[in-house]
Amino acid sequence: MPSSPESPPEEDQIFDALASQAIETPSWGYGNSGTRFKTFAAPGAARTIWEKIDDAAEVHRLTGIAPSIALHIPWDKVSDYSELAQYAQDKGIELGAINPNVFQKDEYRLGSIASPDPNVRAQATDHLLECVEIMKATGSRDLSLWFADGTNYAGQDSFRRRKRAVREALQTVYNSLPSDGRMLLEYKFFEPAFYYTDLFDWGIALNHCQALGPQAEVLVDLGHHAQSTNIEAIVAMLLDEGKLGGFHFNARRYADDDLIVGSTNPYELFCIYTELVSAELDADAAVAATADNVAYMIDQSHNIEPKLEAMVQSVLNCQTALAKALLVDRDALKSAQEDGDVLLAHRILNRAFEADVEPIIAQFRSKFDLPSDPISELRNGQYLKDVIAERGTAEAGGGYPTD
Ligand code: PSV
Ligand code: MN
Repeated sequence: MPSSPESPPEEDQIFDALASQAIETPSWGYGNSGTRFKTFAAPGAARTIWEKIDDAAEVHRLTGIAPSIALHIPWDKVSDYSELAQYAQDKGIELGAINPNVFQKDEYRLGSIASPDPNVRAQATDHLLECVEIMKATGSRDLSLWFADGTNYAGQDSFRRRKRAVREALQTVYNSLPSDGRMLLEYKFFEPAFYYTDLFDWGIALNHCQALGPQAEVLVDLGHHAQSTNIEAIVAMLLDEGKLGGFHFNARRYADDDLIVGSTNPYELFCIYTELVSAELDADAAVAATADNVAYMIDQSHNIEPKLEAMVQSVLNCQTALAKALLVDRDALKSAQEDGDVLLAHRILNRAFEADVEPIIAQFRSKFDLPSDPISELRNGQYLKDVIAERGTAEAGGGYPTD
């Protein structure tokens, strides 16, 4: 990202910023997936974590900016994680965030780390600790936590007891993190619980992270907000508090729809990137460092669209949003803001959003020997033909995979 606060940035700064962008893709976006109504089998969809790594490597080959894959445990469980890490490395990518799963066992009916049953809480905590060990074996920096914990009815359980139970489990896991590891804490305002979720918004996530210590940071999943929530403002606040750890990118129409990031809401994505670029240029070194260390991850499972195309398109949409955010004339914007010139400030921002960044991105692709049109390269290339022939069409059941 740009290194000096001059604005607008020079072309080579834009190149550097585009080149240093890294978007992590999720293993669960490559296998068959669906809604609770139906999973449609996709020809060539990956069946194993090894095949998911192959697909993620192909997304990286096509875009140049997707160098890692997030794992979900136990969906991606293997007997030897060093071997898996080596396999990924041989394919040109790395293993990224480790995502534990404490939401698919019968025991978790009333919650995992917030369950009223101490044995269930211990079982969930043990799984999180197992995931810390996996992190160490894969060399992953981030343990990315999401909990389905919550309640469905008023009176069902005590909010404060559950909060304390969550804190206790998180503290145990935090204490076992490697010194350079991070805990990313994701919030979601509903689902699968509907009355209350234990980590319902960025406030409670921030509260836990501040209490835990510097290695705990908040993860913002774009789909986990109510209609019209100003997500870019949340991003700005978390950056300013030194507590924005990462993103799960996707787009929502109603709730956690997992649509292609930037498809329904390109302006929102641009505004989010604008906050990130602005924080990277902040004179306060702590804010700039926080922005520099943000993990950009996609959390999408594509149900009706071709999986690899959807993933490539998602990565490209992030690149477009960043390129536009880099074009904001920050000096002019600051003056307009200081002058209280409401519309001029808004127009300066929109000028960048409306700019045609395709020429800069085309130059970037040519400089780094990337395909000029990654989607048509994917459609017309050999990779898809080979995987469809090799993998066939795997049986698809319903909803998420289980272990
Ligand atoms: C939950 O909705 C979530 O956003 C969490 O990040 C999970 O790990 C992911 O989706 C996949 O279920
Ligand atoms: Mn998520």
